[in-house]
Amino acid sequence: LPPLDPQDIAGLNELLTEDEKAVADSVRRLCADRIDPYIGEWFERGEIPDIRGLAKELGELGVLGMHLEGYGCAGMSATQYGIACLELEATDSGLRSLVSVQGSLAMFAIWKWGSEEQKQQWLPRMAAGEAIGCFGLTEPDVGSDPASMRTRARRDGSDWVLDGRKMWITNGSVADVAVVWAQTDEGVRGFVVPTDTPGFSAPEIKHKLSLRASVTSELVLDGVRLPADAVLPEVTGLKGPLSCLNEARFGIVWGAVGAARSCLQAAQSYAAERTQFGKPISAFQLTQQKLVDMNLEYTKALLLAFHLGKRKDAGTLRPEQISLGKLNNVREALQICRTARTILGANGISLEYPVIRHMTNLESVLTYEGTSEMHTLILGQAMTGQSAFR
Ligand code: TGC
Ligand code: FAD
Repeated sequence: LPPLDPQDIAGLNELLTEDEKAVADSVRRLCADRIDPYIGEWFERGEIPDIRGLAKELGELGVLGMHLEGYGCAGMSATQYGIACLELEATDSGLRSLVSVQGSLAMFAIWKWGSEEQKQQWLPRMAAGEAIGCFGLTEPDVGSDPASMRTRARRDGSDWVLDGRKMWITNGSVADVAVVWAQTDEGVRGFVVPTDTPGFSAPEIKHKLSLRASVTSELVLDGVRLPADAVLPEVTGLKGPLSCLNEARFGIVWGAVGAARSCLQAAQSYAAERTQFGKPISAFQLTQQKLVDMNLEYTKALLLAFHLGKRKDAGTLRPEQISLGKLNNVREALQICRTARTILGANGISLEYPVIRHMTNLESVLTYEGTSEMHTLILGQAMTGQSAFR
C-alpha cells in the first residue's frame, strides 16, 4: 500500500491529472512567492498594493478568463479553472474574487453575450490583466431579487443613457470597464461601460471586516451616455446576468475548499505543536474529533467539486447542481474555519495565522453570488417543484 498522507487521508491528490497538477503548482508558486508573505498585512491595511501589477501577473499566469476559448484566453477545462480557484482562495478569498469577477463575470458576459467588436476590444486586454473589469448587478435596495433592479437605461436617439446605483461591486474602483445590468423598455440588458465615461464614478466602500484584501465599491451612474453599440447584443432578460453567475458560483464551489484546506492545515500543525497539560493538544480526544470532522467535510466538499467539474466539462452541469455545490461547500468551509479558530485558541484571532482572515472572508462568500438562503430555495424548488421565493 502507498504511505498515508496525513494532509490527504482520502488520497484525493491522485484524482488530479498531470495538466491539473501543473495548474495547481503554477498558481501555488505565484501565491507562495508574491502573495502569501504579505496577505495578512494587506488584509489588515484593507488594500492590495499595486493591484494593477498583480492583475498583470495573474494574466501572465493565464488564469484570467482561463476557461474561455479564443481572444487571448487560455481555453482550459472547467476543472482546471476550479483548481486554480481552489489554490487562489487557499491564499485569500479576495484574490479569488479578483480573478472570478474578471474572468467569470466581466469577461464571460462579454465573451458569451457581446458583439465581435466588444470581444476584440476588451477580452485580449482583460485576459492579459491590462484592463480590469467589474460586474454591476446588486443595488443599494436590490440584492437577492435582481428582477426588481432600479438602474435604468433609456434610449436617446441612437444613444443609451444610464441612471442608477450599483452597490457592493468587486473591483469597482480599479476597473477600466464595468459590465452594468439595467432595466430597459425591452427588459434587463447588459452594458459595457468604460469607466472613464462622464457620469460614471466608483467610490470605494470602506469599513469592511471581511474581504479586506479586495476592492469593493459603489457604482454611480449619473446620466452616463453610451453609444448604441455599448449594449450586449445577444441577450435580454435576467438570464444574461444569471448565466454569468453560474460561472462564478462554480469557481466558488472550488475556492471555498481552498480556504477550508488552509484552515485545516493550520489547525493540524498548530495542534501538533501546542502543548497543554503536558501533551500536544492533538493528543486530546476532543481536538481529534474536531480535526476528523473538519477532514470529513473537507474531503466531501472536494469530491463534490470534482464531480461538478466533470459535469461542467461534459456540458451537463445544471444551475441547481452549482447551487448544491455553492451552498454545501461555502457552508462547510466556514464551519471548518470556525472550528480551526477554536483549535488555535487566542492565536485563532490573530492575523499572524490565516484562520480568522479566511473565516471572516467566507462570511462574504456565504452572502455573495446568491446567499445560502437563495441557494436553499433554488434546491427546495428543484426537489418539490414549489417556488418559495415570493
Ligand atoms: P427566474 O424567473 O427564476 O428567472 C428569470 C430568467 O432567468 C433564467 N435563469 C437562469 N439562467 C441562467 N442561469 C441561471 N442560474 C438562471 N436562473 C434563472 C430563467 O430561466 C428565466 O429566463 P427566461 O428566459 O424565462 O426569462 O428569476 P427570479 O426573479 O425568480 O430569480 C431567481 C433567483 C432568486 C434564483 C435569482 O434572482 C438569484 O439567483 N438571485 C441571487 C442574486 C445573486 O446571486 N446576485 C449575485 C450578484 S454578483 C456577485 O455577488 C458577485 S460576487 C463576486 C466576487 O467577488 O467573487
Ligand atoms: P438581501 O437580498 O437584502 O438579503 C438579506 C437577507 O434576506 C439574506 O439573508 C437573504 O438570504 C434573505 N432573503 C432575501 N430574500 C429572501 C427570501 N425570498 N426568502 C428567504 N430569505 C430571503 N454584487 C454584484 O453585483 N457584483 C459584485 O461584484 C459583488 N461583489 C460583492 C462583494 C462583497 C464583498 C459582498 C459582500 C457582496 C458583493 N455583491 C456583489 C453583492 C452580493 O451579491 C449581495 O450582497 C447578495 O446577492 C445579497 O444581496 P443583499 O446583500 O442585498 O441581501
